Parts: sequence; structure tokens; C-alpha cells
Amino acid sequence: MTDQTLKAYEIARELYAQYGVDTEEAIAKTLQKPISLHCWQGDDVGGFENPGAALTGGIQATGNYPGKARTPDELRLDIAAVLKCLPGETKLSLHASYLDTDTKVDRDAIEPAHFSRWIDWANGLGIGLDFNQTFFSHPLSGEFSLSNRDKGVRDFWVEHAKRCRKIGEAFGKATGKTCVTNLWIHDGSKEVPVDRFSPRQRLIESLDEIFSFETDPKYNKDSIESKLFGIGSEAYVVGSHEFYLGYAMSRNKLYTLDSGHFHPTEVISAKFSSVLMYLPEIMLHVSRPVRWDSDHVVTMDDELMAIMQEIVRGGVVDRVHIGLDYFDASINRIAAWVIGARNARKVLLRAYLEPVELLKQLEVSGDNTSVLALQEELKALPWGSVWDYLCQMQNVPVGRSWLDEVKAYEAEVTSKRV
Ligand code: RNT
Ligand code: ZN
Repeated sequence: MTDQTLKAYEIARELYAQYGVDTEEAIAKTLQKPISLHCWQGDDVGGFENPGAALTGGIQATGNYPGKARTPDELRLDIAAVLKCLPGETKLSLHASYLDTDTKVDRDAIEPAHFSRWIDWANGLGIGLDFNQTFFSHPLSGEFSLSNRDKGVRDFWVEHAKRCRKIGEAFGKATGKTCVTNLWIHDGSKEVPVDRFSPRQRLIESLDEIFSFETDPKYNKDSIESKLFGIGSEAYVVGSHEFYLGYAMSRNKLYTLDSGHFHPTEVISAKFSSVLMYLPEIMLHVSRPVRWDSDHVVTMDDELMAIMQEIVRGGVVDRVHIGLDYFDASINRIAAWVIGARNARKVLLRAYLEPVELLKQLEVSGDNTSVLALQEELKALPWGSVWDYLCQMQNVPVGRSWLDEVKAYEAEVTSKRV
């Protein structure tokens, strides 16, 4: 512990204590909460089925920064470099297309064994795994997968989705940490369809078939992710917000709210208190949309703050699974990962450093003047000193020093990938 970090922390601790906030408790809670790191930041959502295959499904990673991971081993090495810079409980979220096998296996034939290297690796690090079915970037992806008119296509994807749920359950068993298996499909169309109803009817039937067997909730929980539009599906997305909220409520599933999947001024932070009235748990995909669902690196913006405040203030941290979801190929990919993941944890700490009870009491007493005044004063409290101390305690780089490590890793490893 450097003297400077400690000194700054001690001052911060006293300042927070004046508001009745216990910084030690805030630190402990911040470190405990798992944040799931998305594997797909490391290779522009490429996966390992077909090197160089096009990314489809109306999503796009823009940029061509050198050094992306080309194999599972390279990706694991990169993720390990990221993890060295992250304090707190971290999970890794895998997509089905990131299987690690010596022979080709199609998506309707995948099994837990095809992910055994990932499981061993995760266990070596003591981290949990989350999982995602992959419906995009495949010859059968087309415009419609689970809602396709063609039963053969639907059956292929239903089989894939079922297998993924079993893989998720195997992840949970092998790691001892519950896996959230998240289902997102790209189904939709560029123009307004004459018949909006039939694809949704077919999607319900496919989902009911996918969820026709139980997985042990101790090991696997299923979540479904909505979206407003994608590239090439601007006019109609089968799995919309209303569709999946209704499905999740009627079938008791988790519901994934992605911060980039709503109208530009619509925010997910405002939705938790409604959705959690009806659903026991939700999954978040923390992203940053800029003008569209652009999946920019998560920065410390107002919405990230609002997301963390909302779950801490509402006392629902345990009911909300936090995962990251963005893909930037225009800057160093490891740095992109670290920036977003540290921001998520940093802002969670800021939320825990709020005197929530005090603010609630003031609100109840009708003193809205103080509520606003205190919230603005809190913004200037030295949370950064608490963050530095937290990092130092966890033996991860303090302040900007993580960047030196990432640059060194770039010089030694990623820049040599040509
Ligand atoms: C796409 C969804 C989805 C993907 C990942 C790769 O709009 O957000 O979560 O980003 O599955
Ligand atoms: Zn998402």
C-alpha cells in the first residue's frame, strides 16, 4: 500500500462517515458482486467456428486495430491479461460460437465437452461462466431463425438452443457458480412486414419447445433478450421488448435488458423497478449506444451511474445479473475491455458510497431541497480515493497504471499477431 493511496483513503473515509457512509462496507459489497465479462470483445464477435467468417445478425464491430485474438488460446491469454486489471468477482460470458474443439461441430450438435477447455481454464482461475446461444453468423441464420417460416430451420435452432441450456447447466455444475444462459435472436426485417403476428407466434412455439425441459436453477438460469432494431431489421424485430417481457412473465424466465436496445432517449435504468415487480431476476447487458445500438465501450456516463444507483438504492443487487456487452475494434481491444469493466465496478462502488437511507428519509420527509442538494454535493466526494484503495487492496493496478501493463502486453503479445 503506498502512503499516498492510504492517506487519501483515510481522508475519504472520514468525509463519507460524515454522511453516515461506511466505506469499508461499500468496498466489501462492491467486490462481492459478480460482473460478467463478455468474451466477444476480444475478437470482434468472430468466434472459432470459421476463421474469417462474416459477422451477421445486424450487429457490427467497427475498426481494424491490430492484434485481435485468433484462437481460443489467444483469447484466453488476452482475457487473463484483462482479469489482472480487474478487482472483484468476475465471470466470463461465452457465446456458443466460441467452442474449442479439434474437429468441426455444427451448432445443432454441440455439447459440454466442446467447452471443456474453457471450463478447466475458468476453474483454474476460480471464475464462473455465463453462456449465450449463437444464432447469427451461420449459413442458416438468414433473416429469421427461431421464427422462420421453414420448420427445418426452426428445428435446427431449437436444437441448438436446447443444447446450449444443457451446456449452461454443465458450466454451473463444473464451476459451482450459477450460469445465466442468454438467448438473443436477430429475427426481423428491413421493411414493415404485412404480417407481424405469425413470426411472433412461431417464436413463442419455438421458445416453448426450447424451454420444455427444466434445468436445475442452482446451475442454470435462462434469460431472453429483447431488441428494438438491428442493421437490416430496422422496421421489425420479432423479439421486441413487449414480446419478451410478456414471455418472461408468463413463463417465469429472466429477462435481459440491454442498454442499447431501446429508443435513443429511453433508458433501461428506469425499467428495473417495473420489471422486477413481476420477475424475480433480470440480466443486464451494459453497453453504450451512440446514435444507434453501436456497442461503444462502456464509459462512466449518466446512464451507467443511474443503472448502478437504481439497483443499489432499490436493494435488488442480488436479483440483477450484470454483464457487459460491447465490441470496439478501433482501439486496443484489451484496453477496451478493461476500461468498460473497471467503469462498471467503479460506478457500482459509487452507488454503494451513497447515503441511501439518509436520502430516502429526506424524500419521505418532503425535504426535496436537501435531496437535490446532497446528491449534487455527493458527486464531489473523493470516491476516486476509495477506488484506488480498493484496487490496491486487491492487488490490481491503481489509477492509470493498468494502461502501462496493457501497453506492455501489446508490445509483447498482441502486436506480434499478424
Ligand atoms: C445484440 C445483442 C447481443 C449481442 C451478443 C453478441 O444486439 O445485444 O447480446 O451483442 O450476443
Ligand atoms: Zn446484448
